[in-house]
Amino acid sequence: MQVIIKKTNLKKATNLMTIGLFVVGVLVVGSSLLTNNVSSPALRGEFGNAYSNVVNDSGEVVEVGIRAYEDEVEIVNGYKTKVWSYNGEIPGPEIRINLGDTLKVNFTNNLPDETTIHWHGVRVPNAMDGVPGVNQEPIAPGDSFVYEFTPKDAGTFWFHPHVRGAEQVERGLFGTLIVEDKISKEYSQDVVWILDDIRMTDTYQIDPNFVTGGDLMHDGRWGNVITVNGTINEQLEVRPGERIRLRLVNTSNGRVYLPSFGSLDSKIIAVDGMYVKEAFDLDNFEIAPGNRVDLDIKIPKDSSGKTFKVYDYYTRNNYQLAEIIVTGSTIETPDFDYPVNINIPDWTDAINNDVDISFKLNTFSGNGGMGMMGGINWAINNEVFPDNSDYILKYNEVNILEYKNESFRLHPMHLHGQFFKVISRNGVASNENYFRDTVLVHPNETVRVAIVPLDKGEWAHHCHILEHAESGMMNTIVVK
Ligand SMILES: [Cu+2]
Repeated sequence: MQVIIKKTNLKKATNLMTIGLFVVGVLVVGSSLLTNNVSSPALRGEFGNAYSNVVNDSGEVVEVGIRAYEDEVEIVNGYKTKVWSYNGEIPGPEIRINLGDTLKVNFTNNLPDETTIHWHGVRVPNAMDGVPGVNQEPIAPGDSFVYEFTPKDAGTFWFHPHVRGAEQVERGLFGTLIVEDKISKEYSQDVVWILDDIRMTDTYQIDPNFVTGGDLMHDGRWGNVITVNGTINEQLEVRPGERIRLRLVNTSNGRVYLPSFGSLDSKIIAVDGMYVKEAFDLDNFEIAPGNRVDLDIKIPKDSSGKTFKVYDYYTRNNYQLAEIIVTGSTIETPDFDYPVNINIPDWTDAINNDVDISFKLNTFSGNGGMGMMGGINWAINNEVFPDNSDYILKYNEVNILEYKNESFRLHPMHLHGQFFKVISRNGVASNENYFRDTVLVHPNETVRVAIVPLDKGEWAHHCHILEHAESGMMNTIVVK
Protein backbone atom coordinates (compact mmCIF):
# COMPACT_ATOMS: atom_id res chain seq x y z
CA MET A 1 0.00 0.00 0.00
CA GLN A 2 1.19 3.50 -0.74
CA VAL A 3 0.91 6.54 1.43
CA ILE A 4 -1.54 8.79 -0.33
CA ILE A 5 -1.51 12.32 0.89
CA LYS A 6 -3.32 15.32 -0.46
CA LYS A 7 -1.01 17.46 -2.57
CA THR A 8 -0.30 20.64 -0.75
CA ASN A 9 0.91 24.00 -1.90
CA LEU A 10 4.65 23.79 -2.42
CA LYS A 11 5.52 27.35 -1.60
CA LYS A 12 9.17 28.21 -1.52
CA ALA A 13 10.58 29.27 1.77
CA THR A 14 11.18 32.98 1.59
CA ASN A 15 13.08 33.61 4.77
CA LEU A 16 16.13 35.80 4.66
CA MET A 17 18.54 32.94 5.12
CA THR A 18 17.30 31.27 1.93
CA ILE A 19 17.78 34.47 -0.04
CA GLY A 20 21.22 34.99 1.45
CA LEU A 21 22.35 31.51 0.57
CA PHE A 22 20.85 31.61 -2.91
CA VAL A 23 23.87 33.65 -3.97
CA VAL A 24 26.15 30.86 -2.80
CA GLY A 25 24.02 28.39 -4.77
CA VAL A 26 24.54 30.32 -8.00
CA LEU A 27 28.29 30.46 -7.46
CA VAL A 28 28.71 26.70 -7.22
CA VAL A 29 26.18 25.71 -9.88
CA GLY A 30 28.90 25.35 -12.49
CA SER A 31 30.47 22.45 -10.68
CA SER A 32 27.12 20.77 -10.15
CA LEU A 33 25.88 20.67 -13.76
CA LEU A 34 27.08 17.17 -14.50
CA THR A 35 25.03 15.53 -11.79
CA ASN A 36 22.07 17.94 -11.62
CA ASN A 37 23.05 18.43 -8.02
CA VAL A 38 21.40 21.25 -6.16
CA SER A 39 24.16 22.75 -4.08
CA SER A 40 24.42 21.67 -0.51
CA PRO A 41 24.42 25.28 0.83
CA ALA A 42 21.23 26.02 -1.13
CA LEU A 43 19.52 23.00 0.43
CA ARG A 44 20.87 23.93 3.84
CA GLY A 45 19.47 27.42 3.29
CA GLU A 46 16.05 25.95 2.54
CA PHE A 47 16.16 24.13 5.88
CA GLY A 48 16.89 27.38 7.69
CA ASN A 49 15.82 26.86 11.26
CA ALA A 50 13.09 24.32 10.51
CA TYR A 51 13.84 22.77 13.86
CA SER A 52 16.02 24.37 16.40
CA ASN A 53 19.17 23.14 18.03
CA VAL A 54 18.48 25.01 21.22
CA VAL A 55 15.57 25.22 23.62
CA ASN A 56 14.75 27.98 26.08
CA ASP A 57 15.33 26.30 29.42
CA SER A 58 12.33 26.89 31.72
CA GLY A 59 14.42 26.08 34.78
CA GLU A 60 11.83 23.45 35.78
CA VAL A 61 12.94 19.89 36.51
CA VAL A 62 10.23 17.23 36.38
CA GLU A 63 11.29 14.19 38.36
CA VAL A 64 9.68 10.83 37.64
CA GLY A 65 10.30 7.41 39.17
CA ILE A 66 10.03 4.40 36.88
CA ARG A 67 10.48 0.84 38.10
CA ALA A 68 10.41 -2.09 35.71
CA TYR A 69 9.04 -5.30 37.20
CA GLU A 70 6.94 -8.38 36.51
CA ASP A 71 3.25 -7.97 37.21
CA GLU A 72 -0.21 -9.17 36.23
CA VAL A 73 -2.73 -6.99 34.42
CA GLU A 74 -6.14 -7.46 32.84
CA ILE A 75 -5.85 -6.92 29.09
CA VAL A 76 -8.70 -9.23 28.03
CA ASN A 77 -11.72 -9.03 30.37
CA GLY A 78 -11.69 -11.76 32.99
CA TYR A 79 -8.07 -12.87 32.44
CA LYS A 80 -4.88 -11.96 34.26
CA THR A 81 -1.89 -11.71 31.93
CA LYS A 82 1.67 -11.87 33.25
CA VAL A 83 3.60 -8.91 31.86
CA TRP A 84 6.77 -6.92 32.28
CA SER A 85 5.68 -3.44 33.24
CA TYR A 86 6.81 0.08 33.98
CA ASN A 87 5.25 0.90 37.38
CA GLY A 88 2.77 -1.97 37.10
CA GLU A 89 0.87 -0.31 34.24
CA ILE A 90 0.17 -1.38 30.65
CA PRO A 91 0.78 0.90 28.89
CA GLY A 92 3.49 2.42 31.06
CA PRO A 93 3.44 5.98 32.39
CA GLU A 94 2.26 8.89 30.26
CA ILE A 95 4.86 11.51 31.20
CA ARG A 96 3.90 15.09 30.40
CA ILE A 97 6.30 18.00 30.59
CA ASN A 98 6.39 21.48 29.06
CA LEU A 99 8.84 22.38 26.32
CA GLY A 100 11.89 23.77 28.10
CA ASP A 101 11.51 21.55 31.16
CA THR A 102 14.18 19.06 32.11
CA LEU A 103 13.02 15.49 32.63
CA LYS A 104 14.79 13.48 35.30
CA VAL A 105 13.85 9.80 35.40
CA ASN A 106 15.03 7.71 38.33
CA PHE A 107 14.87 4.25 36.82
CA THR A 108 15.19 0.95 38.67
CA ASN A 109 15.36 -2.43 37.00
CA ASN A 110 13.57 -5.16 38.94
CA LEU A 111 13.14 -7.41 35.89
CA PRO A 112 14.76 -10.84 35.62
CA ASP A 113 16.76 -9.46 32.66
CA GLU A 114 19.05 -6.51 32.00
CA THR A 115 17.45 -3.55 30.24
CA THR A 116 17.70 0.15 29.26
CA ILE A 117 15.29 2.92 28.27
CA HIS A 118 15.49 4.47 24.81
CA TRP A 119 13.57 7.74 24.27
CA HIS A 120 12.21 7.26 20.77
CA GLY A 121 12.31 10.45 18.68
CA VAL A 122 13.62 12.67 21.45
CA ARG A 123 16.80 14.55 20.54
CA VAL A 124 18.58 13.64 23.74
CA PRO A 125 22.29 14.00 24.55
CA ASN A 126 23.94 10.90 23.11
CA ALA A 127 24.70 9.35 26.53
CA MET A 128 20.95 9.33 27.36
CA ASP A 129 19.91 7.34 24.27
CA GLY A 130 19.96 3.93 25.95
CA VAL A 131 21.49 1.63 23.33
CA PRO A 132 23.93 -1.05 24.61
CA GLY A 133 26.96 -1.42 22.40
CA VAL A 134 26.57 2.22 21.31
CA ASN A 135 25.99 4.60 24.20
CA GLN A 136 24.95 2.82 27.40
CA GLU A 137 25.84 -0.29 29.36
CA PRO A 138 22.79 -2.47 30.03
CA ILE A 139 21.25 -1.90 33.48
CA ALA A 140 21.52 -5.19 35.41
CA PRO A 141 18.64 -6.62 37.48
CA GLY A 142 18.54 -4.71 40.77
CA ASP A 143 20.46 -1.73 39.41
CA SER A 144 19.34 1.85 38.84
CA PHE A 145 20.11 4.59 36.34
CA VAL A 146 19.18 8.27 36.09
CA TYR A 147 18.09 9.58 32.68
CA GLU A 148 18.15 13.36 32.52
CA PHE A 149 17.63 15.59 29.48
CA THR A 150 15.82 18.66 28.18
CA PRO A 151 13.84 17.83 25.01
CA LYS A 152 14.37 20.32 22.19
CA ASP A 153 11.03 19.64 20.51
CA ALA A 154 7.42 19.69 21.64
CA GLY A 155 5.51 16.64 20.51
CA THR A 156 4.55 13.00 20.97
CA PHE A 157 7.38 10.64 21.88
CA TRP A 158 7.62 7.23 23.50
CA PHE A 159 10.09 5.11 25.39
CA HIS A 160 10.99 1.45 25.49
CA PRO A 161 13.95 -0.86 26.23
CA HIS A 162 16.74 -1.28 23.70
CA VAL A 163 17.80 -4.67 25.04
CA ARG A 164 16.12 -7.70 23.44
CA GLY A 165 13.36 -5.29 22.40
CA ALA A 166 11.47 -7.98 20.51
CA GLU A 167 10.80 -9.67 23.87
CA GLN A 168 10.83 -6.73 26.30
CA VAL A 169 8.52 -4.41 24.33
CA GLU A 170 6.15 -7.32 23.56
CA ARG A 171 6.02 -8.20 27.28
CA GLY A 172 4.71 -4.68 27.99
CA LEU A 173 7.60 -2.26 28.46
CA PHE A 174 6.61 1.01 26.81
CA GLY A 175 5.28 4.42 27.82
CA THR A 176 4.83 7.88 26.32
CA LEU A 177 6.57 11.19 26.78
CA ILE A 178 4.41 14.15 25.76
CA VAL A 179 6.26 17.45 25.49
CA GLU A 180 3.59 20.14 25.56
CA ASP A 181 3.70 23.60 24.06
CA LYS A 182 1.18 26.46 24.39
CA ILE A 183 -1.08 25.25 21.58
CA SER A 184 -1.48 21.77 23.04
CA LYS A 185 -3.30 23.34 26.01
CA GLU A 186 -5.87 25.02 23.73
CA TYR A 187 -7.59 21.72 22.88
CA SER A 188 -10.59 20.69 24.96
CA GLN A 189 -8.91 17.26 25.43
CA ASP A 190 -5.40 16.00 24.70
CA VAL A 191 -5.43 12.21 24.58
CA VAL A 192 -2.89 9.47 23.82
CA TRP A 193 -3.90 6.23 22.12
CA ILE A 194 -1.21 3.57 22.14
CA LEU A 195 -1.79 1.04 19.37
CA ASP A 196 -0.30 -2.33 20.22
CA ASP A 197 -0.80 -5.97 19.39
CA ILE A 198 0.18 -8.97 21.46
CA ARG A 199 0.60 -12.60 20.46
CA MET A 200 -1.21 -14.49 23.18
CA THR A 201 -1.74 -18.15 24.02
CA ASP A 202 -5.27 -19.62 24.48
CA THR A 203 -5.09 -18.73 28.17
CA TYR A 204 -4.29 -15.10 27.30
CA GLN A 205 -0.64 -15.25 28.32
CA ILE A 206 2.10 -13.66 26.23
CA ASP A 207 3.40 -16.35 23.89
CA PRO A 208 6.94 -16.95 25.21
CA ASN A 209 8.39 -17.94 21.81
CA PHE A 210 10.12 -14.76 20.72
CA VAL A 211 11.89 -14.03 17.42
CA THR A 212 10.68 -17.21 15.73
CA GLY A 213 11.75 -18.33 12.28
CA GLY A 214 8.27 -17.38 11.10
CA ASP A 215 8.58 -13.87 12.57
CA LEU A 216 11.86 -13.45 10.72
CA MET A 217 10.55 -14.76 7.41
CA HIS A 218 7.69 -12.26 7.65
CA ASP A 219 7.17 -8.72 8.97
CA GLY A 220 8.03 -9.61 12.55
CA ARG A 221 5.66 -10.70 15.31
CA TRP A 222 2.05 -9.75 14.60
CA GLY A 223 -0.24 -10.34 17.57
CA ASN A 224 -3.67 -11.93 17.74
CA VAL A 225 -4.91 -9.46 20.36
CA ILE A 226 -5.01 -5.83 19.29
CA THR A 227 -5.18 -3.22 22.01
CA VAL A 228 -5.55 0.51 22.41
CA ASN A 229 -4.10 1.76 25.70
CA GLY A 230 -3.71 -1.82 26.93
CA THR A 231 -7.36 -2.82 26.50
CA ILE A 232 -9.38 -4.44 23.72
CA ASN A 233 -12.35 -2.11 24.21
CA GLU A 234 -11.01 1.42 24.53
CA GLN A 235 -13.69 4.10 24.64
CA LEU A 236 -13.14 7.84 24.60
CA GLU A 237 -15.96 9.99 25.95
CA VAL A 238 -16.34 13.42 24.41
CA ARG A 239 -18.91 16.19 24.38
CA PRO A 240 -20.44 17.62 21.20
CA GLY A 241 -18.33 20.52 19.88
CA GLU A 242 -15.08 19.38 21.45
CA ARG A 243 -11.80 19.77 19.60
CA ILE A 244 -9.46 16.96 20.56
CA ARG A 245 -5.80 16.39 20.03
CA LEU A 246 -5.46 12.63 19.69
CA ARG A 247 -1.92 11.29 19.69
CA LEU A 248 -1.58 7.86 18.06
CA VAL A 249 1.56 5.87 18.90
CA ASN A 250 2.41 2.51 17.33
CA THR A 251 4.32 0.42 19.87
CA SER A 252 3.75 -2.90 18.07
CA ASN A 253 6.70 -5.14 17.24
CA GLY A 254 5.73 -5.43 13.58
CA ARG A 255 2.13 -4.43 12.86
CA VAL A 256 1.32 -1.46 10.64
CA TYR A 257 -1.97 0.44 11.18
CA LEU A 258 -4.14 2.29 8.69
CA PRO A 259 -6.78 3.82 10.93
CA SER A 260 -10.00 5.40 9.79
CA PHE A 261 -12.24 7.66 11.88
CA GLY A 262 -15.14 7.39 9.46
CA SER A 263 -17.09 10.62 9.05
CA LEU A 264 -15.20 12.47 11.81
CA ASP A 265 -13.22 15.49 10.66
CA SER A 266 -9.65 14.26 11.47
CA LYS A 267 -6.63 16.24 10.36
CA ILE A 268 -3.00 15.21 10.78
CA ILE A 269 -1.11 18.04 12.46
CA ALA A 270 2.08 16.20 13.47
CA VAL A 271 4.05 13.14 12.37
CA ASP A 272 6.65 11.50 14.61
CA GLY A 273 6.19 14.34 17.10
CA MET A 274 6.91 17.21 14.70
CA TYR A 275 4.29 19.57 13.28
CA VAL A 276 3.56 19.21 9.56
CA LYS A 277 3.79 22.10 7.11
CA GLU A 278 0.05 22.10 6.44
CA ALA A 279 -2.62 20.02 8.21
CA PHE A 280 -4.06 17.28 5.97
CA ASP A 281 -6.83 14.69 6.10
CA LEU A 282 -6.12 11.35 7.69
CA ASP A 283 -6.64 9.21 4.58
CA ASN A 284 -4.62 6.06 3.97
CA PHE A 285 -1.86 7.08 6.32
CA GLU A 286 0.29 4.12 7.32
CA ILE A 287 1.43 4.15 10.94
CA ALA A 288 4.41 1.78 11.08
CA PRO A 289 6.08 0.50 14.26
CA GLY A 290 7.67 3.49 15.99
CA ASN A 291 5.58 6.11 14.16
CA ARG A 292 3.36 8.68 15.86
CA VAL A 293 0.56 10.72 14.33
CA ASP A 294 -1.19 13.62 16.08
CA LEU A 295 -4.76 14.26 14.98
CA ASP A 296 -6.87 17.38 15.38
CA ILE A 297 -10.47 16.10 15.60
CA LYS A 298 -13.58 18.24 15.74
CA ILE A 299 -16.62 16.55 17.25
CA PRO A 300 -19.79 17.74 15.46
CA LYS A 301 -22.04 19.92 17.60
CA ASP A 302 -25.14 17.94 16.66
CA SER A 303 -23.68 14.52 17.50
CA SER A 304 -24.83 14.00 21.09
CA GLY A 305 -25.69 10.34 21.66
CA LYS A 306 -23.65 9.17 18.67
CA THR A 307 -20.79 6.67 18.71
CA PHE A 308 -17.98 6.93 16.17
CA LYS A 309 -16.17 3.65 15.58
CA VAL A 310 -12.49 3.72 14.68
CA TYR A 311 -11.37 0.90 12.41
CA ASP A 312 -8.02 -0.32 11.16
CA TYR A 313 -7.90 -1.09 7.45
CA TYR A 314 -4.30 -2.22 6.99
CA THR A 315 -5.06 -5.92 6.77
CA ARG A 316 -7.89 -7.64 4.95
CA ASN A 317 -9.55 -8.33 8.32
CA ASN A 318 -10.70 -4.85 9.25
CA TYR A 319 -11.27 -4.61 12.97
CA GLN A 320 -12.45 -2.06 15.46
CA LEU A 321 -9.68 -0.29 17.34
CA ALA A 322 -11.77 1.89 19.65
CA GLU A 323 -14.92 3.97 20.00
CA ILE A 324 -15.52 7.66 20.46
CA ILE A 325 -18.74 8.17 22.39
CA VAL A 326 -20.39 11.58 22.25
CA THR A 327 -22.39 12.45 25.32
CA GLY A 328 -23.54 15.47 27.31
CA SER A 329 -24.19 19.09 26.41
CA THR A 330 -22.55 20.91 23.51
CA ILE A 331 -19.49 23.08 24.13
CA GLU A 332 -18.09 25.93 22.07
CA THR A 333 -15.43 24.48 19.76
CA PRO A 334 -11.97 25.92 20.56
CA ASP A 335 -11.15 28.18 17.63
CA PHE A 336 -7.54 28.48 16.47
CA ASP A 337 -5.51 27.76 13.36
CA TYR A 338 -4.05 24.29 12.94
CA PRO A 339 -0.62 24.25 14.59
CA VAL A 340 1.88 23.80 11.76
CA ASN A 341 5.54 24.39 10.99
CA ILE A 342 5.70 26.57 7.88
CA ASN A 343 9.51 26.39 7.84
CA ILE A 344 9.70 22.78 6.66
CA PRO A 345 11.88 22.74 3.53
CA ASP A 346 10.53 21.39 0.23
CA TRP A 347 13.82 19.92 -1.04
CA THR A 348 11.87 18.70 -4.10
CA ASP A 349 14.69 19.82 -6.42
CA ALA A 350 17.16 17.54 -4.61
CA ILE A 351 15.74 14.25 -5.80
CA ASN A 352 18.46 13.78 -8.43
CA ASN A 353 21.30 14.81 -6.15
CA ASP A 354 24.13 12.42 -5.40
CA VAL A 355 23.39 10.13 -2.49
CA ASP A 356 25.75 10.44 0.48
CA ILE A 357 24.99 7.04 1.98
CA SER A 358 23.09 4.17 0.40
CA PHE A 359 21.54 1.48 2.59
CA LYS A 360 20.50 -1.75 0.96
CA LEU A 361 17.89 -3.50 3.09
CA ASN A 362 18.68 -7.15 2.64
CA THR A 363 19.84 -10.30 4.41
CA PHE A 364 23.13 -11.60 5.72
CA SER A 365 24.41 -14.80 4.20
CA GLY A 366 27.90 -14.82 5.74
CA ASN A 367 27.12 -17.82 7.93
CA GLY A 368 26.05 -20.06 5.08
CA GLY A 369 22.49 -18.78 5.07
CA MET A 370 21.55 -20.23 8.45
CA GLY A 371 20.00 -17.39 10.43
CA MET A 372 18.86 -17.13 14.01
CA MET A 373 16.00 -19.36 15.21
CA GLY A 374 15.94 -21.16 11.86
CA GLY A 375 14.91 -17.94 10.12
CA ILE A 376 17.06 -15.41 8.36
CA ASN A 377 19.35 -12.65 9.52
CA TRP A 378 18.11 -9.29 8.30
CA ALA A 379 20.91 -6.92 7.37
CA ILE A 380 21.81 -3.46 6.13
CA ASN A 381 24.28 -3.58 3.23
CA ASN A 382 24.70 -7.32 3.92
CA GLU A 383 26.07 -6.51 7.38
CA VAL A 384 24.65 -7.28 10.81
CA PHE A 385 25.11 -5.24 13.97
CA PRO A 386 27.68 -4.81 15.49
CA ASP A 387 29.86 -6.06 12.59
CA ASN A 388 28.95 -3.15 10.35
CA SER A 389 30.87 -0.52 8.43
CA ASP A 390 31.23 3.02 9.78
CA TYR A 391 28.88 5.64 8.39
CA ILE A 392 29.31 9.37 8.85
CA LEU A 393 26.78 12.19 8.55
CA LYS A 394 28.02 15.75 8.13
CA TYR A 395 26.90 17.86 11.07
CA ASN A 396 24.68 20.85 10.21
CA GLU A 397 24.76 20.11 6.47
CA VAL A 398 22.24 18.46 4.18
CA ASN A 399 22.96 14.74 3.78
CA ILE A 400 21.02 12.53 1.40
CA LEU A 401 20.41 8.92 2.33
CA GLU A 402 18.92 6.22 0.18
CA TYR A 403 17.09 3.09 1.32
CA LYS A 404 16.88 0.37 -1.27
CA ASN A 405 14.65 -2.44 -0.09
CA GLU A 406 15.91 -5.57 -1.84
CA SER A 407 13.40 -7.80 -0.09
CA PHE A 408 9.70 -8.62 -0.19
CA ARG A 409 9.17 -7.55 3.41
CA LEU A 410 8.46 -4.25 5.16
CA HIS A 411 11.26 -2.33 6.84
CA PRO A 412 10.34 0.76 8.90
CA MET A 413 13.78 2.36 9.25
CA HIS A 414 14.44 4.44 12.35
CA LEU A 415 17.37 6.76 12.99
CA HIS A 416 18.00 7.80 16.58
CA GLY A 417 18.62 11.40 17.57
CA GLN A 418 17.62 13.00 14.24
CA PHE A 419 14.69 13.84 12.01
CA PHE A 420 14.72 13.48 8.25
CA LYS A 421 12.36 14.23 5.38
CA VAL A 422 11.40 11.83 2.60
CA ILE A 423 12.27 13.51 -0.71
CA SER A 424 11.44 10.72 -3.16
CA ARG A 425 9.99 7.25 -3.48
CA ASN A 426 11.10 5.17 -6.47
CA GLY A 427 12.55 8.30 -8.05
CA VAL A 428 9.32 10.28 -7.85
CA ALA A 429 9.33 13.44 -5.74
CA SER A 430 7.54 12.92 -2.46
CA ASN A 431 4.75 15.14 -1.26
CA GLU A 432 5.49 14.51 2.40
CA ASN A 433 5.53 17.93 4.00
CA TYR A 434 6.89 16.85 7.33
CA PHE A 435 9.85 15.34 9.10
CA ARG A 436 9.99 11.78 10.37
CA ASP A 437 12.20 9.64 12.56
CA THR A 438 10.89 6.38 11.10
CA VAL A 439 10.06 5.70 7.46
CA LEU A 440 8.31 2.59 6.20
CA VAL A 441 10.20 1.23 3.18
CA HIS A 442 7.90 -1.09 1.25
CA PRO A 443 8.97 -4.28 -0.58
CA ASN A 444 11.44 -3.46 -3.36
CA GLU A 445 10.90 0.26 -2.84
CA THR A 446 13.66 2.87 -2.98
CA VAL A 447 13.23 5.83 -0.64
CA ARG A 448 15.50 8.86 -0.46
CA VAL A 449 15.56 11.10 2.57
CA ALA A 450 17.35 14.35 3.34
CA ILE A 451 18.60 15.21 6.76
CA VAL A 452 20.36 18.05 8.56
CA PRO A 453 21.89 16.40 11.64
CA LEU A 454 22.12 18.80 14.56
CA ASP A 455 23.01 16.32 17.28
CA LYS A 456 26.52 14.95 17.34
CA GLY A 457 27.55 11.47 18.36
CA GLU A 458 27.16 7.85 17.32
CA TRP A 459 23.48 7.00 16.85
CA ALA A 460 21.70 3.69 16.37
CA HIS A 461 19.91 3.16 13.07
CA HIS A 462 17.72 0.12 12.58
CA CYS A 463 14.57 -1.49 11.31
CA HIS A 464 11.76 -0.95 13.84
CA ILE A 465 10.31 -4.37 13.19
CA LEU A 466 11.91 -5.54 16.40
CA GLU A 467 12.55 -9.11 15.24
CA HIS A 468 14.35 -7.81 12.12
CA ALA A 469 16.50 -5.54 14.32
CA GLU A 470 17.18 -8.38 16.74
CA SER A 471 18.51 -10.56 13.93
CA GLY A 472 21.02 -7.86 12.95
CA MET A 473 19.22 -5.20 10.92
CA MET A 474 20.90 -2.35 12.71
CA ASN A 475 24.05 -0.25 12.42
CA THR A 476 25.27 3.07 13.70
CA ILE A 477 25.82 6.46 12.12
CA VAL A 478 28.23 9.01 13.49
CA VAL A 479 27.26 12.68 13.24
CA LYS A 480 30.35 14.86 13.24
CU1 LIG B 1 12.76 -4.82 8.81
